Amino acid sequence: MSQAQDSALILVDLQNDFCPLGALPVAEGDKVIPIANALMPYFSTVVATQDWHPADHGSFAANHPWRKPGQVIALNGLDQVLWPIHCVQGSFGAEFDPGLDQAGIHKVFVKGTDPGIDSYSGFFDNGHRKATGLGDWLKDRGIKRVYVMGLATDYCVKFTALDALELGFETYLIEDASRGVNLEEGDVAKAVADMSTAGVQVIQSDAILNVAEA
Ligand code: VGL
Ligand code: ZN
Repeated sequence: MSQAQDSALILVDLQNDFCPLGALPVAEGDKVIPIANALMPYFSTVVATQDWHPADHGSFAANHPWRKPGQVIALNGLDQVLWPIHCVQGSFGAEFDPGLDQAGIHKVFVKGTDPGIDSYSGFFDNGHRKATGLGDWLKDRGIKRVYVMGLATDYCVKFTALDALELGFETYLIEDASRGVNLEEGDVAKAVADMSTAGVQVIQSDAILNVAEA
């Protein structure tokens, strides 16, 4: 299998709460798990992000009296979509899907740990105030190219890919290995278009899985 030493696979939020029985279910979220497992052996560097919120997180509608999931509020100066309680630190929902081959993951980066700010991207919080360490870690390993996949296309996958680009990585979205929330119909298509316009290269998993073995 080809393992370019300067490429990394970034698995975004492959957690129970984003799968169909979870608290913030993404339609067909579980369908990407076998694709992640199949892709991992093709990469010498595999990282995963994990949404990892304290129970008092400001993105949870339940922490704002009278608010409902889907509404938007201002949270410390940033627009914040409110979500159901999800990915609470140490909960079952925050664990990776049990079907995910976790032995193939070299390092996990948690995000969303500060109750006052959300973090869709695996690199920075939504205000770009603090880094998770993922960018430096990848650069220290000589990574030049990242392949991003996971949940959800229109939130954490999108912002992870856009930040990767901004940090100077050649960035690919593995579209069929990602699924989105689609709060509004068309959000996923729009997210893919936004990524593409920014310079993210949109590919399908078979471009990696079906390369002729040298
Ligand atoms: C996500 C909403 C809230 C995601 C995380 O993983 O895309 N979306 N927290
Ligand atoms: Zn979250």
